[in-house]
Amino acid sequence: QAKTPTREDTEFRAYSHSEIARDAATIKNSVVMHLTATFLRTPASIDSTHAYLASAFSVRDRLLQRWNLTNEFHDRIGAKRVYYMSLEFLVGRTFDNALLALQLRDEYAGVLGDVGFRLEDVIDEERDAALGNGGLGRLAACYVDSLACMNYPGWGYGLRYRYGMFQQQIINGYQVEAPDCWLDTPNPWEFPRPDVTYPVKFYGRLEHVPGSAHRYRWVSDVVYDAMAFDMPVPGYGTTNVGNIRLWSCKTNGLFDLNKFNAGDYAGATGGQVAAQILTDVLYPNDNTNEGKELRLRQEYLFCSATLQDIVARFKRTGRPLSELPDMAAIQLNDTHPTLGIPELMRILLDDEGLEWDEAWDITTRTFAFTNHTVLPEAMEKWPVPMMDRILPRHMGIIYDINLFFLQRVEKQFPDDRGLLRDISIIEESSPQQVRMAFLACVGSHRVNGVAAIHSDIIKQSIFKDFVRVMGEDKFVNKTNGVAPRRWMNECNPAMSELITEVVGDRSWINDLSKVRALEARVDDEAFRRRWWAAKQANKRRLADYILATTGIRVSPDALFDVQAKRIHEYKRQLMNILSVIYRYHRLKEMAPAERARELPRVVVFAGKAAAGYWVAKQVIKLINAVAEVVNADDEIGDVLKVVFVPDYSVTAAEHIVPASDISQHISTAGTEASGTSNMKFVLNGGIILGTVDGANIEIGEEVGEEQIFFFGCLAHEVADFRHYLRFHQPKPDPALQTAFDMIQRGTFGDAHIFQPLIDSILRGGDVYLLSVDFPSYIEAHKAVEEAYRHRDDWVTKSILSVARMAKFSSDRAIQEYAEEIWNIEPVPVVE
Ligand code: NBX
Repeated sequence: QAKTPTREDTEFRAYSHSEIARDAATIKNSVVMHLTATFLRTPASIDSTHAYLASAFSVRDRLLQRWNLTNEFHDRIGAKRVYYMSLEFLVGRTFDNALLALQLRDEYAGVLGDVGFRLEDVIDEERDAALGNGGLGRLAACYVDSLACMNYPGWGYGLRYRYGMFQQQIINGYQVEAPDCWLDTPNPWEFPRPDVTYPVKFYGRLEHVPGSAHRYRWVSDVVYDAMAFDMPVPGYGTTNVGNIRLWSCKTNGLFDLNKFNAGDYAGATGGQVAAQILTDVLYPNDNTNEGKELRLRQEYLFCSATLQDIVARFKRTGRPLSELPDMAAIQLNDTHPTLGIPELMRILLDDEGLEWDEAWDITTRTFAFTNHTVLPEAMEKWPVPMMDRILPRHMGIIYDINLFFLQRVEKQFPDDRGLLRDISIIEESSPQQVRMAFLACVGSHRVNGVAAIHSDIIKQSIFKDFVRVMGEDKFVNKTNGVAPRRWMNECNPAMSELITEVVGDRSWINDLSKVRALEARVDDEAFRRRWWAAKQANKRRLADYILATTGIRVSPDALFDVQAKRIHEYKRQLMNILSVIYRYHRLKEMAPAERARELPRVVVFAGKAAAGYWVAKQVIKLINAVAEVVNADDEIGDVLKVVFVPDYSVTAAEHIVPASDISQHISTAGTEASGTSNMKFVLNGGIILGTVDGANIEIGEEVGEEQIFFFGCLAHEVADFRHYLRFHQPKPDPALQTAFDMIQRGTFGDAHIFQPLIDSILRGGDVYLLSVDFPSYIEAHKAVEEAYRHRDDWVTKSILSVARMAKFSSDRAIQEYAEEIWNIEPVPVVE
């Protein structure tokens, strides 16, 4: 219950709104205050961990003030907000990001220097918030960054996993997973909100409310509490601070004192354990659907808490529920939060007593849905019996949604039984399955893909029938983007300084169109030398990182060739390592003088495999086996080095991305929805070696085809090749055969452990068309080498690429979503 405002409130507001002073003495005071009062340190017991924690708390004090101001302001003016619902937010570190946003980096570096610490070392004390798998989770983090920077009222909603993305260790060449205990140390970047807690029901039975058409009482067997934790999202150079609200499954009231008193200790805490497990771990799959019951319960906990919170906030405005779509837009990040749709229906029907038609109208005007994949194995489906048992009310609502939808289809296309079967939200398999992508599509007013080619493909494949029924306008494209704050300014200070010099100020960081100015400097010799030097400095930094993490010494003068992303068959790391094996073979055949003329190359791999994805894990083993042999070969020396950087993460990417000469984005055409690291590498002056797939295509359109090395078959050719290879064994070209032979001869150890990888090509139908694309891939590598030898041309490519990449800022993407889907406007905070 809010109290009525008093004169003291006005004074309180004036006090809390006055910006904390930014001078060195005030900053030092606040750091020392946190060292002593928050962390109980004496001057003798300050270590870099506590130097980090105390500075982070001092920075957060400054953020908090702006954060309060932002939320209060948005409430006061009644701004429409967007809610980005995502099971994943791959945020990474926050400290440096916040220092840059507040423009206090130099001040803190000075203060830390005074007490004997280097800012870089202190920054390294922070653990990543790794609440995501890969592209989809990082996209969510970039999007909330853009919302904050562009003064859009918007929040992320997610789950506060106790264990984030697992830590990857490489033992004997194999990936071994260890838990990511990121919350074992204090986390300055979250605020527990015990007062924001919602009950979430599971299981039980339904009672129809007499006299109503669609109203039920859900008598559940189990009720858990979801409690909010808020993470601030600093907006660069603006007062606006965004928010990610993460739910944690709470255990209050689940301690059974009677069992404890009877000596049954496990039984006493059993309820707590059962509740906690819901937000204990992030499922480590990307682009595969495991179908585990716990995952369904996790998704529902998330959706229920989020929708209850959104509706509660809306109701505080006092407006009628019919106006919810004027105050809230909800974006579903893939199908994982789709239960938000039946959950909002449940709230509107059962709790608020609305009629079906009005509830459905409100719901579909509120939700929009982003699809991130076309891989069939990634499509979320839940068995009807499982859903019926865990969420009986939602199963009933989904049946009704489907019934009304099919009735409409039937009216539009009478007597088309095939269409009804294909388009039904319920798949008639045994058991029946709920097709979550179809539910998300039916319950949303917009569906979007994440790159132009991908948005076209989904209209022709998974949503083909929906285009017929619902019209083409519902299906739109929103090409992904990445945040220039983290992926340029933060991770690449050397290049950023050059851009700032050319632009004249730092305005490009929030307005990437300004990097166009680089084009005017492309012929300036002195500038070109400094551009090259910046890349070389980044390569030296990566060489140090590689030495520290793997013990392998690489030369910064070699060409750095990087593939860093989740390990997946469709991303074809196998094709990459097979080409490395072929290169190794060629080098071995050469006379020493000839070999000495070869362009030295460091091939860098990084990425995690889903814990249960056996083939992907064998690929990691093969990469490490090849690395071991090649790197120890004295005849080869620096001409070829192969590195697998363990435990890829946002922070590792911040080291790797600025240091590439070329990066590889080599998915089978039509399989990579967009890719976002392709954008990051090019924004840092690297060149792409890639297939005609995902956002590679649009990057090529923007930077010019001379600035990108394309190869491989095209998306529209894939089906025919696959069909042919289903019935015919591929005939590997000589280069590919050479690589197979070397593996089979035991050059990289026990040949039989790698035979299944070879068989996936020779006997498994070569689903990802490695045998088809290998020859053009090898040719593309030759073209890269040729181009890199002409340093002048190479630097030109690098500068022109960065200059022309403005489209791939997440600011552009967010503006498109805001204007074309969410209907929200920027509102800079004013007091
Ligand atoms: O989303 C990725 C796509 O593969 C990329 O092409 C795209 O650029 C990116 C952002 O749009 N998808 C992705 O990362 N998916 C997952 O991580 C994922 C996680 C859980 C899950 C399914 C997929 N159950």
